[in-house]
Amino acid sequence: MRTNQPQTIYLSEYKVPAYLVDQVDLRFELFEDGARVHSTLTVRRNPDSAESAAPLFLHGDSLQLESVSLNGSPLGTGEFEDRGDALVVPSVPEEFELQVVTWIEPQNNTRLEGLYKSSGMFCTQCEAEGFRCITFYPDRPDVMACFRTRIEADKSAYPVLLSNGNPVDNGELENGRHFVTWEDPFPKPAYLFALVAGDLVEKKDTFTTCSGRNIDLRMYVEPRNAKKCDFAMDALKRSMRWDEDVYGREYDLDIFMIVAVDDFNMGAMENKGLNIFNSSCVLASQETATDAAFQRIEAIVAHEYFHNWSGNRVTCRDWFQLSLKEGFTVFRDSQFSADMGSPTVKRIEDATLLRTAQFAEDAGPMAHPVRPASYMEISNFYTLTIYEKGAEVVRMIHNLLGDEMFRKGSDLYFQRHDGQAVTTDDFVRAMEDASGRDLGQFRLWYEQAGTPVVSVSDEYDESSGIYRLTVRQSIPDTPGQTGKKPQHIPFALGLLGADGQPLPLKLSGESGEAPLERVLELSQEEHCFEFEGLSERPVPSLLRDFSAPVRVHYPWTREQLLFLMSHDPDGFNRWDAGQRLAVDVIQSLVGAPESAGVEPRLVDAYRSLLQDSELDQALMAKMLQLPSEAYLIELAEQADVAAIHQARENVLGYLAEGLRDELMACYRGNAGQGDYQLTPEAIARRSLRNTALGWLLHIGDQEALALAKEQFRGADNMTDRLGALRALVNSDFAEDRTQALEAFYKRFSDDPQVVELWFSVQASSDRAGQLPQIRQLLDHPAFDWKNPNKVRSVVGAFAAQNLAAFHNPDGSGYEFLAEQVCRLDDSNPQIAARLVAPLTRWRKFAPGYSKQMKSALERIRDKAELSRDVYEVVHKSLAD
Ligand code: 7MF
Ligand code: ZN
Repeated sequence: MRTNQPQTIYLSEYKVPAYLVDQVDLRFELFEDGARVHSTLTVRRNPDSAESAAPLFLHGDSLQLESVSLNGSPLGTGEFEDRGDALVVPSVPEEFELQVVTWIEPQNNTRLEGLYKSSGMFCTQCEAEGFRCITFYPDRPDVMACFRTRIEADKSAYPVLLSNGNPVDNGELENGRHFVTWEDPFPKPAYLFALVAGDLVEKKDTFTTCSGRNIDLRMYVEPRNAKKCDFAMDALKRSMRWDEDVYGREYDLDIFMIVAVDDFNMGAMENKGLNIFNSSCVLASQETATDAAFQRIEAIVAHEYFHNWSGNRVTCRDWFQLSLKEGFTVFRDSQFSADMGSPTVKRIEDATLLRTAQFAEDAGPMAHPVRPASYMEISNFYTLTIYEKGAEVVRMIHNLLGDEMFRKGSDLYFQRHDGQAVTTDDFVRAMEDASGRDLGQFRLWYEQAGTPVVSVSDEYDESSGIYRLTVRQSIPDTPGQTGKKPQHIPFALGLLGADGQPLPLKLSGESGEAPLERVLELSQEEHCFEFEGLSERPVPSLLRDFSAPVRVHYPWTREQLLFLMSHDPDGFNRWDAGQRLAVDVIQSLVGAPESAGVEPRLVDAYRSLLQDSELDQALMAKMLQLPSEAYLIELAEQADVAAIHQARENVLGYLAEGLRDELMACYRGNAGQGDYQLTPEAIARRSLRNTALGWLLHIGDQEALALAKEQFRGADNMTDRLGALRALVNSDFAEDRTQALEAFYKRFSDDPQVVELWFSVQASSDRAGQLPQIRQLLDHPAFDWKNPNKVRSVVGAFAAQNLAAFHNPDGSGYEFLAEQVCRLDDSNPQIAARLVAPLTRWRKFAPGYSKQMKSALERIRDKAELSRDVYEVVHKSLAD
């Protein structure tokens, strides 16, 4: 914990390391009261560094130094300086061996960075700067070394000892102890180091690579989780095959291991050969995991596996380049998920996340470019901008180059930079060199923060048959960045005739056959496109498949939206038209008198949807979801949360009343068909059915209540059981809600992942999750402040998903959050800083909310001993 103002780190001040490490030899002695870490570094001066007399600088954090020696001779006082956050040796030769012994206390490590204990086992998390909590080291990603790791521990308590690479030695020691030695032949930055020691069961499988090598696949989990590994193991094999087929990337070690731990700050981590997962992101069974959880697990397993190339073999030069590995890897995992399921549905999910949460980040006080120029605490920059917008930027390169050239570019990138630590610019250059395309202006996507706004206006001239589209782009100011340059935006569109048929897009002066869809490349502030040969005024279908992460403004009429909703051949835009229509209807009711009527054509549109037997069920399920409150708030100027909540509830109620019979038919028509299956069709059926049930319970339908209780009792899978529970919890049937919650807890109280679901269903419900009930959840015996998943499932869910309760006009929700942030900051600053996010957008809200959000932030600011993590978020949020 720090009290001084933390320093800002700038990209412009990047310097190559003065010293390189070729080899790291580690020996861990693990005990119950601490761990001794012996480290031997083989170091040499970096020939590329200009500083020929630089001192040796090693990062450290919360370490007790026991000894330092250089080439075998212990260093005395005066020959080194232990600065607490660093070990400095002022004078060192050109090449040398440095031995450092440190003592650490994993059992007391509540930050969950570095080496710590989780339900009795030792595990590590080193990204971004956790390795310095284990031993003194040049903890920066451009220092890459080969690691050899010997782990010693009590054999009965810790029979399994794991680290990166291949096992090369093991044996017995005195006092019932044993050791295993691991060697990782690939040079890597310290953030990819991992160690696990525990009493774990091993799940075995194998994979034969494209070149015929046999890889041992292993999962290590606590014995109670032995039955929850199959899905992740299969997902791993699918990922390995896919990366060979689509990117030509083969796995490189002889063994690949996955470990599940309960206490983990993030989703998972791509440590070389030893991926570590948050239990909730890898363990699953039909009875305990929802369809959404299965899909998330498949995506995360793939994501971590794909990092083996995009992140590990080619890594980041510095943390400003984080999106180099994360944006590319998210793009790769989203391509994979699209290939495994429905591409349109995956695109809708990605665009929803981006438009709801990343656009909000980009419009808030923490806005930053995909390649930031500065930071205080790097953990705060694992953001939706780095991940999701970064992935969109890679996707645009993919779409501009085409599949084949993109693959050529990625091959060149991996070949050119294998074993190196590089920059986003190196990535773009490989794409340019392979394809011959100039991405000069495109690079602005990495440098400029803020979501571009693309405003479209049109006119049609009947006499000449010309349709003129005027397209303007502008990029809003963000903290520290004003007066931005226009960006290179691929803008996909089509034009529809009144009969719903696509019209040819023939630009003035063009000859030859005109395409039915095209991608306009915007590069200037304003463009005017003239399409000729049109015998009627077309309806434009804009930004098809969400071809760029921008906001599109166009004065759609409700007729046009209804038309696109049923006729657009682009599935994404059909969905989008429905969303825009629903947004328009809800917005027109915000703050309106109760007597104001809901647009009746919306009911008709949803009725046709429900009756459309041609429509892909998965797309239908998505189209039936109303825009979320969070999205409606993001779209508002000065959000009045209570009014938005009320308007949305009214529309939902109106739709459910008007469609009561159709919803009932939808529920009955999508009953389960035999055994539980995880096919896209079966998932869509469950989703439709549970949506229908939720809507019917929302209006207090008695018949639906009986169906919900029946489904809750009889379900053979968690998707249906939780679907029924959620519908009951969000209904006004208070007694049934309480009974179901009790029965659910009783049944699953010994399964932490399900208990987390149980917490979050309550915390995110405006019926079951008002503040007094949230406080009760915090006092529940299953709640645990030391477990990030529990904190997220109560406090995080309340602030992010229960918006009406969190934004209680009396300010109690904000005060509550401030209180929990302060409490957590002492034990786990990373989680505390993430919890602050909902308060940071205070400027977005109507004055009554805004003022109280700001004072909650000020209360956090005034806490004594604020961590650097929370300091940065709070101070940036309050700045002018
Ligand atoms: C899929 O990126 C997409 C994003 C860092 C930790 C995992 O592999 C990671 C790690 C954070 C936020 C999101 C993700 C990860 C982290 C993630 C996981 C799966 N390198 Br923080
Ligand atoms: Zn990642």
